[in-house]
Amino acid sequence: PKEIFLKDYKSPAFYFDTVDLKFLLGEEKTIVASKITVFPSVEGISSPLVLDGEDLKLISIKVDGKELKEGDYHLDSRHLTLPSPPQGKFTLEIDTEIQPQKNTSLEGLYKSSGNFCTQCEAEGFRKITFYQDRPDIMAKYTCRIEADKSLYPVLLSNGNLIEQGVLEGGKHYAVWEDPFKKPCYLFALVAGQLESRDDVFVTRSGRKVSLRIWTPAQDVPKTAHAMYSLKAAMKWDEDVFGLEYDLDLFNIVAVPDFNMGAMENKSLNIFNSKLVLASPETASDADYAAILGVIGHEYFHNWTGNRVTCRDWFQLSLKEGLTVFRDQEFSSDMGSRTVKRIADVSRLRNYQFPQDAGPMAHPVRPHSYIKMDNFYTGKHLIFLVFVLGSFVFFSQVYEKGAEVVRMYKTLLGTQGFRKGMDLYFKRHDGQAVTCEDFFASMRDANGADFANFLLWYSQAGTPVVKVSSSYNAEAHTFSLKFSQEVPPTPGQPVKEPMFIPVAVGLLDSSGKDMPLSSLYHDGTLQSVSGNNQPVFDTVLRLTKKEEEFVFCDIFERPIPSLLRGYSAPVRLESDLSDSDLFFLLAHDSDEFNRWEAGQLLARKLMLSLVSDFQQNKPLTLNPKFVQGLKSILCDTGLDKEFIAKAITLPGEGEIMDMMEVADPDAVHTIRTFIRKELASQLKSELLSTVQNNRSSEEYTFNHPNMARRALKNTALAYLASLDDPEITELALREYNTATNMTDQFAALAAIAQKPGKTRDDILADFYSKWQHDYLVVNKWFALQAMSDIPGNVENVRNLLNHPAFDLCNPNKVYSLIGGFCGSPVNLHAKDGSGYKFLGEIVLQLDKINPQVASRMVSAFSRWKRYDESRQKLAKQQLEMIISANGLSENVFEIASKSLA
Ligand code: BAL
Ligand code: ZN
Repeated sequence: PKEIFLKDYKSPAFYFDTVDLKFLLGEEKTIVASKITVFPSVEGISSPLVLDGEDLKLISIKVDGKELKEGDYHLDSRHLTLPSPPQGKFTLEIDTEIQPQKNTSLEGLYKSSGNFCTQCEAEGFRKITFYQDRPDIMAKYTCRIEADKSLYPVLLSNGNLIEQGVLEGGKHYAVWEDPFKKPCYLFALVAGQLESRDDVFVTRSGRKVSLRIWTPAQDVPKTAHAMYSLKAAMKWDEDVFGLEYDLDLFNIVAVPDFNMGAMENKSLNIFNSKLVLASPETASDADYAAILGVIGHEYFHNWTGNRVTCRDWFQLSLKEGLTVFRDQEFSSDMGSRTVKRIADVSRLRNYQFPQDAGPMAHPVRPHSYIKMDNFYTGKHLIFLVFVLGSFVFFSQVYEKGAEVVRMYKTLLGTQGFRKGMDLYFKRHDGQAVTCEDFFASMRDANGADFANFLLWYSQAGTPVVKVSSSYNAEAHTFSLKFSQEVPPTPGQPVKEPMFIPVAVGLLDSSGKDMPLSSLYHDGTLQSVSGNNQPVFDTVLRLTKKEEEFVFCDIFERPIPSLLRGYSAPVRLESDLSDSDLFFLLAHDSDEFNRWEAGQLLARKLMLSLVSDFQQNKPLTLNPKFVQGLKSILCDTGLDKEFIAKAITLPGEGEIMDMMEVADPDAVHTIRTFIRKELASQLKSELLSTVQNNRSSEEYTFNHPNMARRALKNTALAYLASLDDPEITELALREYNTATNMTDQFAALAAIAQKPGKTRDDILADFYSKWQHDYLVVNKWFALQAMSDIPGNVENVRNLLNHPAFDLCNPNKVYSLIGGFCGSPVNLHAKDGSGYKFLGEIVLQLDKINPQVASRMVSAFSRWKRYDESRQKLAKQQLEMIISANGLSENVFEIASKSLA
């Protein structure tokens, strides 16, 4: 396999102006006819024209209407080359034959539940026709689709429908024209038996946009929330960024077989049906929130991704980091900002940090890749597993990229960031650009000094920032001394110091924020406020390996609240004592940092108990910790979802990530022990929490109701860790009386914690209730797959043979296999059974769908973090995988980098 390097980027010798496509969709074969106007980048250039193409049968090729003969071109399994094309503008016509019905990779044109659909990002268009399949080739497209009318009554592509009609032989056709130039990865086609929910959005300038969400007829009632989300997103982008939709039609199609979460094709977004379909009975609050976020995300791409796109795939974060940031902000504005931030940061810690410290670590803008698909992971995929997710879906490009964009905003403020965005669109609308172009827009619009900020794009690894504080009671100064280090990562042994914005506030002894007026830094006194008004927090700009900031006019020893709102994606190590942390947990005005203080305490506690466990010492729970959580649980002034998050312990992945040698059994034992202890000591408070937060009201998707359910169900999950028949009764009652999926599933999960007959019965009951709904059945698969009950690998193996399971459907694989990878005790079972199971599945999957297989194989990537015996077992599987015949590039890249 060939590695592709950013440094080798060359602008194309030829550009395309217009692309006219014609699809004759058939059951046995599909004919794709393309007519492209080609022009040289430089008049008179003499260079071969190399087109990408995979799994295509070439029928004919014409240049300026003249058919080429063999010898006039060169064809291999990946390229069609014209060695000496005309020197000026010319027309290229190519007819190819493809077989979408046999395409199980789900890239290019394929069939899902009998309907045709496409997925072209990153490099799927080359499976449709020969083309310069790279994002800096932007052209105007038309697309004519011909198909059987009864089998495929709906024919969709990008842009506007300009013509349609009936043909002989029971066929019909539609012609679509997209007035905007686009790269081929944004091309889309859908043909099938679909019906739509229709609505209208009037933009702020008065454009009336028809909105249509297409699904099979029986699912149309489940699209109301998706439509609500779309309209909310369209309004939000106008309000916050002044960005308006630019066509008269916006289509969304939901398909059950889809590798990703969704795809932002111009005006024809194609979605994994999990991220469109919802009803209170079948979808949980987490699903509703995911739909809101992902519908927003894909819609926001219309500007950040489509109108301004990436020059090459190394720049993926230019659109994905920015668009994830935009969807995070949208979800924050639609719900609770603090809770959203907590959710995003804990996912980052549990999944992205470990990846950033392992063999797959790569910068936000990678320097090289073998298969670009391996960089498409991220939270959209995590949503496909349900609430908890699994680390096999995380990515620096998406999640860390979003943190990088957030830092621009932290440094520039809301208005400054908006100015930067405005300039970015002014300069680059209609272009394919780079991360530097975004950086330059932010800098130039604000006249900002961003020092070495660009290192965030090129240096991999999570910076470790250490901070120590001291108070000088005589001088009334408070000093924060920082040092930073970026750990070595593959190919990058030595790193430069980064530009790290650290938002800081100082709490006085009553817990209030102190006014901040000035500070010394680099030998100069700086005003903190700018306009001589005191402020209550400030952003320190770290740029050196070591530096000190000294706050003036501080009249008592403060407790510092550091990295407020998680202002930079770093690991912060401070000298805060436990009592400082308890103080911050109780008082910090920055709610994120209140949560963070609780997490820091929990992390310390878990690590020390892990060490006790490893040394066979008796386990006891610090009463102050129990008291701290109790006071949060019983604080009626706090947001309920905040409470739910604050009483949730850090994940096992996060704790393992902090250990020299990851010990999944010890971490799991400890986490289970603490949960059970808390449940036992706070039983009456937890019971009241469940009782006080029940509601018989109709389901509504709004923050107060979701928060109430989150708190009730978190309390129930704690209680269910007890071996207590009273609690089993309670959970059964909750299950039987639930009026929505959130509550029903939470009760099911609570009961399923303990092996035994009740568990088996209720799992069977749930399946029989929901077997007709594949999305609910996927939850059922995931719940069992993620279970920590000992020896669960056998259950998961058996589920592979369940009639509802299908290795060809990515959602089912993500639920069952991805879910299993999210259970560290079973994946890393000492006897190697988890590894063996995964190894076998990866090879089976690779023959069907390499993208999905490579996501699964990445569960092995951190094998060196475990003890020697586990290392040996995991390595055996990786070696077995890599030596398999016909292995895909996708899996090869992950497996070989893991072994390196
Ligand atoms: N562009 C691939 C799917 C997404 O991130 O929106
Ligand atoms: Zn995206």
